[in-house]
Amino acid sequence: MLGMDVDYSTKIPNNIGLTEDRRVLKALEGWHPGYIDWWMDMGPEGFQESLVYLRTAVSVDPKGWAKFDYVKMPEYRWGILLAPQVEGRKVPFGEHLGEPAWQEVPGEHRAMLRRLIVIQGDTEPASVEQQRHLGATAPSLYDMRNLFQVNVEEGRHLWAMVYLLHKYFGRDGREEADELLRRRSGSQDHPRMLGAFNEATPDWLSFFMFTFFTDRDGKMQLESLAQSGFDPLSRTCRFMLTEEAHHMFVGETGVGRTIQRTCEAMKEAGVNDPFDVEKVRALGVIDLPTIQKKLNLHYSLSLDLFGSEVSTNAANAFNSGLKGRFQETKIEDDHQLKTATYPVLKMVDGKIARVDEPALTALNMRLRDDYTDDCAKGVERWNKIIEKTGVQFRLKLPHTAFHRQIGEFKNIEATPDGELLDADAWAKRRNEFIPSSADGDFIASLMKPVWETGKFASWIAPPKVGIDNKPGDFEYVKIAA
Ligand code: BYC
Ligand code: FE
Ligand code: FE
Repeated sequence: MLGMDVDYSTKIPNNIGLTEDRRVLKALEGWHPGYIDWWMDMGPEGFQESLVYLRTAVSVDPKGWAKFDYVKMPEYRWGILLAPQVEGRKVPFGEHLGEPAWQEVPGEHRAMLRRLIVIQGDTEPASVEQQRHLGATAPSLYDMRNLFQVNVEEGRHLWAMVYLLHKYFGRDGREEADELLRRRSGSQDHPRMLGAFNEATPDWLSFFMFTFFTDRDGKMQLESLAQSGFDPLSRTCRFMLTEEAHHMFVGETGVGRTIQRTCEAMKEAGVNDPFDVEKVRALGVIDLPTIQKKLNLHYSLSLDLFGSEVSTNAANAFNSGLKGRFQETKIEDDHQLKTATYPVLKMVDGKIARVDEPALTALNMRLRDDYTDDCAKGVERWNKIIEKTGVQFRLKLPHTAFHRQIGEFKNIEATPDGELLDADAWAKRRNEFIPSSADGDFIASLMKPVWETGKFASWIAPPKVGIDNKPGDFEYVKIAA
């Protein structure tokens, strides 16, 4: 089908006929050197010369789009890839419901659309910056390769948003595209836009939790933007989602393998009590209570990414046809939410209560609920791993009021079970709920690089299958001396 295959003859690979669009091609070629500078400064530290066994998209056809080969990351062919245009697509929700999907920016909604694209774009390089130190402590070449695959794809996601800014927004789009290369994760005076993207990713367990929980926010947001009446945004998000699936695979299996190794080591050593942290740690694995604390931290940081439960921004983005609900077209209702309500958790008279709000302003809450369901399924898969080993322990998602910086619960403190605490009690018990600096030090002590083919660090089990069906001893990264 037309537009399925990617043209690699151009400097910027694409499936959108960029060669015929001289203006945009020139604009992107102008942006390219700044991107490479950013990648060299802020991309994976110490491995830019190494050969990495990476997947590159050769077609946007879901069946045959991947090609694997050794690549130096700065030479990765980042490109502009859109899912094929759907003939006769209509705006699927909001005030413009049923109108033909827009191929150009609707003038009245321009500012809001630009804001959504910029926020989406900002998270992509932020995550690369957060993860740039991790190569040095990779638990195996397999994991190192997965990290770098995620990193180059997040780089491509930045390209995807920058393309939209250059093609559809003129001068202010170009300025925003430049700003995306200037902000820095964690910077005091020029931080990334959203909270979780300014946090550190200090170790590999955090990386796996991040790709499970935070990339999954990415999935939910991309799903909502894939519904957009602005067709180019919809198409680019649809392709990004196919890449996102791998990021969440890395997170889920990474945590799963960590759990597996912990439980196996406990069984081998005859340690039955998962709460006997000292004994478990002495085995060179991460105890399950600490894994639960990491989970608590990353889940709560990711919940903040959905914005306030009740939000006029969200209502406006929906009304204007720019950002829909998760699986909007599969929902059976008016797709305008004129009279519907939705239950929202709020603080009422000092207690947590469920209150019906207009569904239109509760869209962030709804998307967050869909996210929570998705997360809960993954946590159950982790619990199955624990169960199979016979260790008596269950992981669970903390209450949504726990450890929040955004929305209804930002001014209160609660335990992971949703029991309210005053500030003093929180300060005393905080280390029970999220990793303490001692927990961090312990995890850091395990983060010893393992770069021999087919070998894995003490704290993590090998994967069930290799990438691209490669054997266990495959050299996924040829590290340059
Ligand atoms: N941190 O009405 P409100 C991904 C601001 S992840 C800081 O509550 P709204 C990825 C907000 O900007 C997906 N500030 O929220 C994952 C607003 O400020 P202004 C990224 C925050 O707008 C891993 C004010 O608070 N994509 O792709 O309804 C690796 C009130 O806003 C935060 C998107 O997020 C926060 N957490 O919803 C790589 C999609 N939350 O404007 C990549 C686009 C809120 O009053 N973004 N604020 O100054 C959106 O749809 C919405 O902007 C949000 C916020 C869902 C983020
Ligand atoms: Fe991304
Ligand atoms: Fe991602």
